[in-house]
Amino acid sequence: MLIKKPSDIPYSEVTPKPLYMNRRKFLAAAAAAGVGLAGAALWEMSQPSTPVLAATKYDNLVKSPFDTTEKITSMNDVTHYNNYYEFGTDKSDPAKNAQNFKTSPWQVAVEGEVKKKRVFQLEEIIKLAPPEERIYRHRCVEGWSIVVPWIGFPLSVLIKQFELTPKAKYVAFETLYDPKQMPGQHGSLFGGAGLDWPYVEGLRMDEAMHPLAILCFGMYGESLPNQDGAPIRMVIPWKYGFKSIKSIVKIRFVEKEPPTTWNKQAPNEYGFYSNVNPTVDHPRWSQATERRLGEFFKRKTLMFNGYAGQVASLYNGMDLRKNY
Ligand SMILES: Nc1nc2c(c(=O)[nH]1)N[C@H]1C(S)=C(S)[C@@H](COP(=O)(O)O)O[C@H]1N2
Ligand SMILES: [Mo]
Repeated sequence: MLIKKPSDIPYSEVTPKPLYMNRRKFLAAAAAAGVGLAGAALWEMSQPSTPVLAATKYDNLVKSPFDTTEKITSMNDVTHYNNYYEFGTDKSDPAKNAQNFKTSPWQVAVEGEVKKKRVFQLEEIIKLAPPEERIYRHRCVEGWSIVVPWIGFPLSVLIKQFELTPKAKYVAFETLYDPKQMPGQHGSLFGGAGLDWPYVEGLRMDEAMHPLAILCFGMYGESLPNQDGAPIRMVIPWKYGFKSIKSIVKIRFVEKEPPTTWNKQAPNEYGFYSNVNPTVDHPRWSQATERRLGEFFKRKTLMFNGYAGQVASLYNGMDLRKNY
């Protein structure tokens, strides 16, 4: 009997439809299981034709001096309890509805008050600096919190690539607008939030340059899952979660305070600054305590989410009741 090793078989002989990922491994497994090549071909045909992109692993991550030593929240909780209204308003929606979101190729346009605008491919941004691991607390305005080992580097690394004009006082961010892929962007009819799309956010220039504010493209040692904002998002740990805009396609330097999605939606509830502040309540609920996902007892919320030592000076002389 003639036994062909999988590697000797021409691709065309057994591939009615190309299988994009892990073909070798699959053939080896089929051979080991004694399925035979006809069976193997049938099995291949029965597989979904959409190639699922495997997560990129990151190792040799640079350690950061900003890490919290608090217990890291399980990746399962962080990837199944999300706010990402483009993919639905239930916390469980993004994990289901963002599965086939296409994050490659991906471009980020940097424009506005700069001498020279530029469009980056995602890969060009990631190569600007060695990736760091940043274990941060994250506090959602709704009262839950998580501790996540994010991967990224300071937003300042990107900003420093540009020669800004003297009018560059704020940075405005924009999420992808693509209702075909993001069902929540159809408006309130189909269970969407009825927000004004695309999702937009902003920072004052000194906030944007602060070393705690990162451009993030991974978590838990790998590239970002879609529901957490793949392929690139902001993480701003001293502000409520909604400032940390996901799936960014545009970064614009501007002169005036830019509009932000939740401020437009409910200006008396969500201000531009949105610094975590246990002493200033949301009009409809207290902000004094939070519940860490995976824990039973509530804990006290800390001023600036525990990052006061690093960021309080940014707001010297400002009335934080007015500038909420
Ligand atoms: N584009 C976009 N970005 C977004 C949101 C959103 O709905 N759309 N939700 C925000 C809110 S309210 C929070 S708490 C965080 C949640 O991030 P996580 O799902 O990775 O925990 O994303 C923020 N970024
Ligand atoms: Mo949030």
